[in-house]
Amino acid sequence: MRTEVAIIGGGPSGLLLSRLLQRAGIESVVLERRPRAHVLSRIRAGVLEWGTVETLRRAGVGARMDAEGEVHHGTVISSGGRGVRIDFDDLVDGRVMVYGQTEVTRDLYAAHDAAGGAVIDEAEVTGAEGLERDGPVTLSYRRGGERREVTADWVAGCDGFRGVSRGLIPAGVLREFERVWPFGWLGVLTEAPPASPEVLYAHHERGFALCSMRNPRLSRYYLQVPADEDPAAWSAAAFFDELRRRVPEAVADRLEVGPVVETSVAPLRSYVAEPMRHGRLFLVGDAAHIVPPTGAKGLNLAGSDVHYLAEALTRRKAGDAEGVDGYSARALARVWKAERFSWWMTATLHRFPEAGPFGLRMQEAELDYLAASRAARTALAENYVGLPF
Ligand code: RFL
Ligand code: PHB
Repeated sequence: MRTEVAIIGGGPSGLLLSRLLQRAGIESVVLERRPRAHVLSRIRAGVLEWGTVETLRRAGVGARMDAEGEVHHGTVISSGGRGVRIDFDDLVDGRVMVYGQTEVTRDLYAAHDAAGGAVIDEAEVTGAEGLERDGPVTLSYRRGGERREVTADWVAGCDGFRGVSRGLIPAGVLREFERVWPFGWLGVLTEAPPASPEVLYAHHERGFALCSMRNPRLSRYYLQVPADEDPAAWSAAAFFDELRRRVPEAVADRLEVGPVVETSVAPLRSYVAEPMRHGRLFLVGDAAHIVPPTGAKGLNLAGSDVHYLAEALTRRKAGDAEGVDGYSARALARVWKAERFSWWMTATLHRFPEAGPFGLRMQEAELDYLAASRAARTALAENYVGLPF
């Protein structure tokens, strides 16, 4: 098989890239290791920056998001019993969209199918030939026990943190930067109205908690837990009892528990691989970088990488190589700022027992400053709604 761009991975990065390329008249093939049903059932991000919203609209997948998503004009940071509202409208004239990654992925697949886009399901890419040559690249993949090949001008590695593409870059070329955080998030999705009308980040001496939502009937909650925590060790009653202790009383009083749809533990990691391009291969989204979920940047960074890459490949097709050559530097400049913000949110809001009483007072002073200073709230709001592309 021959195509212009071979895309490894059919998650949000891969599918969105394929949609934008098609609109620019560039042909692509998506290779996805997992069955479609598995890809569509993963429950992950919930908050979209406005730049992501506009990119999805440009890709032709904005209709259901605009009809069913919820526009949020602020978020709340609480410490002990007190909440500080970060008013996006007033501070930065900004907003975000609450619309789940599960729904984004569904919309992308529906649009892809309707346009006759090519996805090869259950196709695991195993290697690449010719990444450093001027000519085409040959990717090998396994499907149904057979080894097959696809030849392309360019390869987009959209295969997530545990994918194959980052490993195709020689060790001496790639630089990796990493911080593994000493805790995880225990997440519960429950069929009940959200306790807080806006996403609420709670700092508490017992540990961090987050109240979020997917729609008026579906709530998403998280608790800071040890990184190796077994989700099976938590009954729904124990989870919600602990959540009530960590959030402001008024929110705890409104907390409704419905049927639990999903429970899982996610580890927290900060990670960046540089550069994001090697020869004919581009790294995109989680394949190149991971942020801890505090601040909701993971999916949004994937969206900005895709925006830069689609633009670069479109210019290249018109004979201008500058976009392709500049992709890594442009994407990384935005990635590092989101890494900084996610690191700051994580460090400020979680409990670090080893930091001792001094560490706790530092966090309290940080949160007091936020409550008292419009400048501090503005900095938070500017990053939360998303820095410009
Ligand atoms: P994905 O979604 O991991 O998709 C990669 C796809 O590549 C496939 N694949 C391969 N295909 C072919 N051949 C191979 N060799 C392959 N190896 C892998 C995989 O099967 C998969 O389908 O990466 P992508 O597209 O870059 O998207 C990134 C986002 O999914 C990710 O950044 C966010 O979900 C991160 N994240 C969150 N981000 C937010 O912005 N806000 C959040 O609230 C938020 N919560 C989360 C999250 C991630 C979580 N994880 C990873 C468990 C909560 C969780 C629990
Ligand atoms: C979510 O709704 O899953 C969510 C919201 C905000 C975050 C992380 C996760 O910062």
